Amino acid sequence: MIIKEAELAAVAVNPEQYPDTNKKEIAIAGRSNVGKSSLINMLLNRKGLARVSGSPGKTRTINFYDVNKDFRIVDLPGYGFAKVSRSTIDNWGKMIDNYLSNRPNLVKMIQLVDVRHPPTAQDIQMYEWMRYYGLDGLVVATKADKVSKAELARNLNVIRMALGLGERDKIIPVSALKRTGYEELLKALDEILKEG
Ligand SMILES: Nc1nc2c(ncn2[C@@H]2O[C@H](COP(=O)(O)OP(=O)(O)OP(=O)(O)O)[C@@H](O)[C@H]2O)c(=O)[nH]1
Ligand SMILES: [Mg+2]
Repeated sequence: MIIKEAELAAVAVNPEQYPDTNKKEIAIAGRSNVGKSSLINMLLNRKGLARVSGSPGKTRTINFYDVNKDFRIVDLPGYGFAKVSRSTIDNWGKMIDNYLSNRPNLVKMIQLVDVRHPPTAQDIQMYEWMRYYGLDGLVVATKADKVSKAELARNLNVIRMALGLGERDKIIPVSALKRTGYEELLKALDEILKEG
C-alpha cells in the first residue's frame, strides 16, 4: 500500500458526530503522551495532520482520518493522564465504550505502549477490552529511538508477556522521530484491510 491521500474526516465526542460506516476503521489506543498522534502523522506522511503536543491529554476527542478515500485511521483520546478530574475520566470511558461497542466497521485496534516501560495496569486493561471485542493482535511499541538494541529486545519481551500476546500477535517497534518501523506497520495494515 502507498498512502497517497489523508484528510481529517470528523472530530467526534458523541456517536452522532461519527462519519458514516462505509469505510473500514483501524483505531489507535494508548496512554496519553505515548505517541498516538505522532504515529498517525508518520503513517500518513503529514506532519501537522494530527496534533502533537508536549502536554499530555491533548487529544480529547475521537479524530477520524480518511486514507486514500478507502479506509480510516481513528485517533482515540489517551488515558492515564494524571492531572484531570474524575468527570473527565468518566467522559473518556463513555466515549471509548460508545465507540467500541457501536462501530460495525471497526476492524482492528492498535495498542500503543511506550517501549521504555512495562505496560501500565491501564494498558493491560485497554488490551483486555480489545480482546473482548475481538480487535486485539497488533501492538506498536513507540519511541524505539530512546532505547538501545539490547534494551529493545528485552523490553519487547516484557511487553509481550504483560499483555499476554500469543505467537500470532504482532508487536512492532516504531520510532516516529527516526521513521523506523514504518514499512512493517504498513504491511500489517495491508493484511488487516485484506482480511478484515
Ligand atoms: N523520541 C521520540 N519522541 C516521540 C516519538 N513519538 C512521539 N514522541 C513525543 O512524545 C510526545 C507525545 O506525542 P503525541 O504524539 O502527542 O502523543 P499522544 O499519544 O497523541 O498524546 P495525547 O494526544 O495526549 O493522548 C511528543 O513530545 C512527541 O514529540 C518517538 O517515536 N520518538
Ligand atoms: Mg494525541
